[in-house]
Amino acid sequence: MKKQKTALITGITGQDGAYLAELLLEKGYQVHGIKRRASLLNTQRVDHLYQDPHEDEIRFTLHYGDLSDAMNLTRIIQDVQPDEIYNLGAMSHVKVSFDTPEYTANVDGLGTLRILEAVRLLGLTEKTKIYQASTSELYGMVQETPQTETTPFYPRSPYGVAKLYAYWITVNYREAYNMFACNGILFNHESPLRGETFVSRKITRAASRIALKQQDVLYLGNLDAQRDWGHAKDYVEAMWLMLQQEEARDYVIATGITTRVRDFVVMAFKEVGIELSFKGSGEDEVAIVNACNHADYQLPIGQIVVKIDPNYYRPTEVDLLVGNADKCKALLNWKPKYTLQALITEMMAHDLQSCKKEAYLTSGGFNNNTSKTSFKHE
Ligand code: NDP
Ligand code: GDR
Repeated sequence: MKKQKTALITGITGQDGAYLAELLLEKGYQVHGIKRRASLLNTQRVDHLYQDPHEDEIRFTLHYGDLSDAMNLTRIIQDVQPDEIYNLGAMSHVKVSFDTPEYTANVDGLGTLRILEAVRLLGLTEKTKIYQASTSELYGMVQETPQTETTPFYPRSPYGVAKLYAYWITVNYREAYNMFACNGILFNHESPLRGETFVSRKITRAASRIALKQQDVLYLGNLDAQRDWGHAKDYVEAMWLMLQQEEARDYVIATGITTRVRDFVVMAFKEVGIELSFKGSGEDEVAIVNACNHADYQLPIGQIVVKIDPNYYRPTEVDLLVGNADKCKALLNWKPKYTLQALITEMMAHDLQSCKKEAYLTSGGFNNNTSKTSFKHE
């Protein structure tokens, strides 16, 4: 009989952590995750996987911990003795990293070192394989397109710079100590579980709320940025595949197609039959309603539904990302199943449903949040 594998996931309460935990449980793994202590539980994305510790045959276990705490990480790794570690934990918001640069460096950069060093000090280098959540933000300033594993890095945010350290310390530990440690250089990937302040989810939530007349306007920053957007479900599969190989390597994971933020907006509103056109330029650009083709979602023609708020601009921006995942396709036999259209359809269906639930609660007098503006920090 095949031995059951044990995985440890940092960032298990995040988007990718939740999809990866689900995938590994399906594959028969024992799954351990590190969860930060917060004043609220914050386990919504994995609540459906949770098992009461008093049950028999527990396969899903959460441990309190933090990537800034080396002793805590070392103890958990010693207790769990993982076959595979997926280091997904991070302060993952590029714009917020300009507000919290030192914290981001500590968690996203040194946090990776703490994991690698714990595995080394505990004598687990031959047993434990490590996946490091690297990012297309490493490319930053455009040097060449599409970006591949050999494209030079030029990060453009404290987040990108912290992840650059994490990338290289992973390579260094692989070369210095012969550890099985891989970087997945993942391009943007989204889902209904995406955090609400990333642009994709901010747009699908706002398009749903605007169609249901729960919100009037969506405020955005740079509409010209181009991103290579995939689905998180496809991307966690690639993470797993990387650790099933004989040799540890670094791989780009991407769809190879890039889309402007502006076009993402158009596609999202189209899901509710609302056709938009953009007028003006720079900070004065707006999107107005041209036509409403769905009987349930009727807005006045000419209503402004998108405006620019320069507060969402970044001090330094990454203009264009588009990845070449040929290496991953050739060596891991991986390719994305979702198109951007299918991703947006799924996200819109999810957000419409949750907005309708919100409206139902409001009409029953059970909802205090009836604000018609977008949320404060989106
Ligand atoms: P999320 O922001 O959804 O999740 C991040 C996770 O990290 C959360 O579980 C969060 O916990 C946890 N975390 C944050 N700070 C700490 C800390 N100090 N100690 C321990 N855990 C912490 O990110 P994603 O799931 O989207 O991304 C997963 C990883 O992949 C991240 O490292 C991200 O930088 C990277 N990445 C993501 C891409 C994407 O497009 N999604 C693309 C390329 C790389 P809590 O829930 O408590 O906040
Ligand atoms: P990104 O994702 O910075 O690429 O990092 P995000 O969705 O935040 O931004 C994508 C692009 O949209 C532009 N934009 C806005 N972004 C946000 N968040 N809010 C806005 O209102 C807005 N308006 C325009 C941004 O300027 C940017 O160009 C994500 C994260 O998941 C990282 O952790 C990961 O490493 C990279 O993807 C790959």
